[in-house]
Amino acid sequence: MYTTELQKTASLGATEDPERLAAFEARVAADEFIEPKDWMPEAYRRTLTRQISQHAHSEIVGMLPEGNWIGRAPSLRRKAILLAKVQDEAGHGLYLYSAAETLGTSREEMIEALHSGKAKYSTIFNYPTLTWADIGAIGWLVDGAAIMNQVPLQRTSYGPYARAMVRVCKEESFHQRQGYEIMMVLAAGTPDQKRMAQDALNRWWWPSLMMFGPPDADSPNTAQSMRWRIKRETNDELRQKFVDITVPQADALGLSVPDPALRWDKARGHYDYGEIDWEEFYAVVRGEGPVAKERIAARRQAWEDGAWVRDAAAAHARKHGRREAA
Ligand code: BYC
Repeated sequence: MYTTELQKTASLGATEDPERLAAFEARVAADEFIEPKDWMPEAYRRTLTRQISQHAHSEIVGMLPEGNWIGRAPSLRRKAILLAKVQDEAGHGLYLYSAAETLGTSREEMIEALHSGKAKYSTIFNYPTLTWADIGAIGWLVDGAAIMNQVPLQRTSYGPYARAMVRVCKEESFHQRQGYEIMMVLAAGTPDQKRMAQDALNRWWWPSLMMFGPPDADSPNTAQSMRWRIKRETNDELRQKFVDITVPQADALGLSVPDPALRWDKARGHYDYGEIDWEEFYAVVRGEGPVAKERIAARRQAWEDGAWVRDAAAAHARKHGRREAA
């Protein structure tokens, strides 16, 4: 279905020096961090650049659906919390772009790939935020799924990515709690508020499960990324963990998960859940999500609007450099 970075570089694998490759793989197997100046196979560099830059893009595009509600937050307290959260996401994007840059791709190249549609970002941010309850659902479910995926990435084999994840995870757990607290208030509120909370859960549940990526059997990158310890758990393992943790949270809210096939499987010790609509997932990945065009247009506009800031920073750096030289 995809020509992955890995497939593109498969031929390069054959040309890597076998001794260096063996030494690299031994270091990974011993759980040593690989650092920017260390030798690494080209396919490792490319798959990491792909994953980290896509992760960075997700953080930055992820500011848009929530940013949409800053001006309409229902109280000053909610507005202050949401502002802080959206700013945190910008910070996550910056740590991640910096981590990706250590692999040799410039930030301009990465941003250009986002704007041209060449680079992906998480499917989840191609859905609209229609009501205030969506802000609760995003914090609870989207940040909840993000934490599930990112906690193991604190032990990813590439040092700069692992270190960025430590701070990101601390902030994400605050984000998840603020979302859950919004849902608690709405679910215990008026009948209309509870309906709004249920409607948000109905719309965000399945897209949240899609965040973990295709099933392992259809995931072209998982096997190699697990071997190189870029990924520490597979897409399906993480998705299952997320379902197992989140369903009791929905029960505690008095809300129902929109999946008639959902049931506790005593023998497995896990929830069974219904079939995910993978056609919808692949359509959104292809850029056909409900608000995909608006998202990229907003990012392009922000990039253009910020040109003067980049020019001013570059002019300041030149002036500073001249002074130092003098
Ligand atoms: N959306 O072989 P697979 C956040 C692509 S943001 C779009 O399994 P991999 C937050 C995948 O890229 C959270 N594309 O790939 C921010 C691949 O295509 P390419 C973002 C997806 O990389 C603001 C193809 O499908 N988190 O926290 O082994 C507010 C085949 O997939 C998606 C991260 O980015 C998707 N959902 O595994 C609130 C975490 N899924 O590139 C919250 C870091 C798959 O080969 N990333 N694709 O052409 C990862 O852990 C992994 O990259 C994934 C996919 C698990 C997402």
